Amino acid sequence: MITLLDYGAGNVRSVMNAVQRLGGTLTRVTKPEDILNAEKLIFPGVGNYESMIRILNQKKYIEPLREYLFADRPFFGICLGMQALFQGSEEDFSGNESLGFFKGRVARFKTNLAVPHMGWNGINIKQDSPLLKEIDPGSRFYFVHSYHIVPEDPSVVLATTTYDYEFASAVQKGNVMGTQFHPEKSGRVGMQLLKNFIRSEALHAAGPVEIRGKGLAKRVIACLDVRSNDDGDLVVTKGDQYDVRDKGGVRNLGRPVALAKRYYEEGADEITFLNITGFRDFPLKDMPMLKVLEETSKNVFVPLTIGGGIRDYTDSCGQVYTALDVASRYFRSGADKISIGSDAVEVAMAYLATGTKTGTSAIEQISRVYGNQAVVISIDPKRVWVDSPDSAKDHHVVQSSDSGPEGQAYCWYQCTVQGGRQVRDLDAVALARACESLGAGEILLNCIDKDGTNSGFDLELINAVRNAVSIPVIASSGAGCEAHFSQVFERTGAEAALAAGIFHRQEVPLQRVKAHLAQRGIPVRQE
Ligand code: 1PR
Repeated sequence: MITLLDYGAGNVRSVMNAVQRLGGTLTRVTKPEDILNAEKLIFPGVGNYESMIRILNQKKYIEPLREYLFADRPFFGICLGMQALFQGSEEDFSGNESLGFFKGRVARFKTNLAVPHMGWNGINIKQDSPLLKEIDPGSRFYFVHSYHIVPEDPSVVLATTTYDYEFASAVQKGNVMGTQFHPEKSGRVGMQLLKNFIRSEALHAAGPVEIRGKGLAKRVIACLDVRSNDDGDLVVTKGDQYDVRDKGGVRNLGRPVALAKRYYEEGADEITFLNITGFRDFPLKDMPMLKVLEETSKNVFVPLTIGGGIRDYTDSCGQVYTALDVASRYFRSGADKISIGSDAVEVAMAYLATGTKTGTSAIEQISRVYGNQAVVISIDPKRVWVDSPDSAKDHHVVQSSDSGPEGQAYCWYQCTVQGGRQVRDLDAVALARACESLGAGEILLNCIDKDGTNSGFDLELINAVRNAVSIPVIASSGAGCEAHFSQVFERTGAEAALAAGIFHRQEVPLQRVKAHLAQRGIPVRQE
């Protein structure tokens, strides 16, 4: 029997699904005594350290957890669940009491690389542990974090990972262990690791080893634009420059749950669902999207992002729902990240106009509770052609390799809301910067002019945004062949590339994209 310590934040459904898939039975901690009654305890944590420690204190879990840990009973902490084992974090200014099982603290990444460290990275193994049994040392695991542990005692380090510099990415002392990466989101290798924890009788490590692993991979993401068609069925659709209708009807390219499963099996590094008409309705009334996430997370063990309609909302009875309420429902249904489109534009404009962070915007609220890494900003820009940079002095103008309808060589990228239906006087670069400052952890950078054209990514746009922020950027819109993916990784700093149409229509399978990238020497995960 596995006991899950669920303190109320983040996506614990994936861990539950993974344990159940592995044949484990599961119970949850609902009161402090449940901790000491556990046979094996898993503590999955996502989000913000301060908020986690505060809740553990409020629920009176700290003392029983300490007793459990110091009695050397089987414990596996994931991400924040591992960080909680240390004496404190730079992310926590509250002075709340931490577990202090391991000596050392949690520090923010100090690097010029994008933070959060997000994606599939390798591990350098330092202990011969049953936890890593039957795992190919060249495997990569899914990481998503801005802070990492700094253990004082090197002998407790089970693995390290390199992101600019080497940091401890897994620890083990006796039966107490933890990983910074998410095994429940790391496909087959992650499932093997969880299986090792769940099934092994003896977990103690046999001694030190030194095995080097691989580095961070570029991510290839499959995106599913979802909406109801005219018969009311929820379908995956795909537009050309955001127009999803063919002869009047909404294009139907498949069922969301089945397609997501296919992409997982084909090796997608992440899957993104965009509820493209979410701006119209209140998303919590749109229960099918919650169901899609619940069903998908039973079979798909890579990160899931959901976007569409994430904003504050007052229903017809006057009941107020915050964007945080909406996001929480998505996280509990199996999402790892939420993506905000239209609302981010309005919030950023208000912030830029006043220079004041209200603390109440969707971006701020959600990142405070779930961490920056859980908040993606989906940008839907359109090109505005101009004759020279001086023609749009208030906007970030780029020189384009395309030319405008009247031969213009320059353009700026105007933000839109409601899936391109309305424009705002804000450019994509300013939006990305403002959202980063408000607490966003990643940018999903679409381009309406390129969407569905198969003509390649907009490299100028991607470079402009990538150079303006220090959070990861997902290049999106326009992929038509394998070479477009190598182009985007060789000619921009994008951390990930996303495509929809070519995958849905099976024109270019995911494996072919990965094989092409590997052949060009671009690091990719190939399981
Ligand atoms: O504004 O917070 O409610 O979120 C709505 C979300 O829905 C936004 O993320 C927005 O990008 C998305 N969206 C709205 N309308 C459309 C549409 O297509 N009519 N889809 C839409 C956006 C763009 C990409 C697409 C890539 C790759 N889709 O996600 O998948 O362009 O396509 P390709 O590889 O085929 O070129 P809110």
